Amino acid sequence: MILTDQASAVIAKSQEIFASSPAILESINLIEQRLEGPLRVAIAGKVKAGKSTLMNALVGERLAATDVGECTKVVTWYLDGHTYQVMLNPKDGSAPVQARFHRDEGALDIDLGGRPSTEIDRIEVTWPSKTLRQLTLIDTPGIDSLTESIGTRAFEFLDPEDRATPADAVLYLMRHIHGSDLRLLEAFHDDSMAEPNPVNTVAVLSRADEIGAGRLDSMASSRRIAKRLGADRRLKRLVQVIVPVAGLLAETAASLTEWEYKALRELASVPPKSLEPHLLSADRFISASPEIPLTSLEREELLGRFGLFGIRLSLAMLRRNVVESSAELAAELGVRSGVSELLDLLTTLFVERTDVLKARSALLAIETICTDNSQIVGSQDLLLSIEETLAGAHPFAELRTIAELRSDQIAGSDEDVADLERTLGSSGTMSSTRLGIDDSASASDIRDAAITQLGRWQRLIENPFTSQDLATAARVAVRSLEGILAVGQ
Ligand SMILES: Nc1nc2c(ncn2[C@@H]2O[C@H](COP(=O)(O)OP(=O)(O)OP(=O)(O)O)[C@@H](O)[C@H]2O)c(=O)[nH]1
Ligand SMILES: [Mg+2]
Repeated sequence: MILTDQASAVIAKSQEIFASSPAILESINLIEQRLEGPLRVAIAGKVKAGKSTLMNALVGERLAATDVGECTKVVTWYLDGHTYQVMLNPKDGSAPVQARFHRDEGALDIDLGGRPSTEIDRIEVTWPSKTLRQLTLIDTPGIDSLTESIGTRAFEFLDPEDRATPADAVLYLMRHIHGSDLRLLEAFHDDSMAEPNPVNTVAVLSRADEIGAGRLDSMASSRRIAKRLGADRRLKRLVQVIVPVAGLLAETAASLTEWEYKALRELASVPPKSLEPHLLSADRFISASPEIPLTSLEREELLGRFGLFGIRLSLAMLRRNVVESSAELAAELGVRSGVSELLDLLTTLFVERTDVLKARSALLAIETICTDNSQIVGSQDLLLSIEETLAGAHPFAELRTIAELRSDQIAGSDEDVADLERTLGSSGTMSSTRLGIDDSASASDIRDAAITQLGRWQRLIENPFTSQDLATAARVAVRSLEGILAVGQ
């Protein structure tokens, strides 16, 4: 039986068991609906890490308010839908109310109707969007410290004490590696499968353009830093991968205006030598300088939209005629922001695994309900069968084994560990990706590679010097390879 069917069967059974408790049934129905909908990805990180900007970049529209405003303090869900709508879900459990909104330079200005943000559990924005069709994005308030109240709200959302987390996967933004980031990430984990494990957590080295002080090689430097961070043992146990992204560039690229393009062209017409001193810092760029085009205010506006790096990069491309229209400039900035790579990664790691991640969340949510209501007849039996499914289903075994391999719990050569992780689907679940061969490989190439690799792991399992743990991990990989061969038949 495939995993989603198993999860549906568990849900159906729980509906029977809790038939006489309307409140519990309501929670179960929500879990059931969730199994149908897109994967839910929470965007988390410390205050001003660039979460809302990246959310906008992913959606391709400037929706979330950045910087200021009451709304940045509330968990906000962005869902696909036919109409544009904003709903407020009050904390006291009363019915959601529709909110009025208007767009201020694109960003949604939501009228909370005089309600303090502390009384709102979450805002739900429905917006027709291609990205949102595949992923529901959840923008969370910045986490400043574990005790700070707004941060605590984000934290409660990701690590609620009384229920399974509403997110299936987490995108964690960090500007530098920080002890407090590691503590926060660790707090999302515990020994159960309930918390994000490396497989459903991707880290983003955010505001990557600022890393090299806005120099033209900033993105290259941040790529090197991300690579180094990715090898950090502490981080490796917590996240799948870390990628650098300049969310601001991507957000601007998605909403570039003709005025912005013209303004940059004007600046590009100034000889580089005269302009260079003004590009050394934000202050210098916006200070009154009659010798360069545009007013201070206009330059300030450009700076807020592009950042120093974005301005330097755009000017360099305009001067060399790499781009000759606003559309071309937007496309180049989008590519260089790293956001398209992030989207690809989200597809490989999350979207391709949607069913497994959603089934996992659903089973864990029902598990919580059964544990909390263990006095109800039948709940204990259901708990057992959930445990069996979590322990027995192969996709879950893959997730667990990847997590163990990444947390160095399994002793093995670097090569064996890396190849096992890949075979288990850590870089994507396509057969060619698992086998580490070209995407265009033919069915018979795939078959040959699978047979060869199957032999390699079987020999490893049979070798008396192989540790128990490594042999167990290799057995899971053997099953994954057998799965590839079975599909190919
Ligand atoms: N240079 C640069 N600035 C960025 C980037 N992303 C965000 N910013 C700026 O950083 C500030 C904070 O960005 P937000 O997207 O509001 O950050 P946030 O994490 O949502 O902030 P809170 O919700 O308040 O915690 C804004 O001024 C953004 O313009 C980026 O990639 N590069
Ligand atoms: Mg925000």
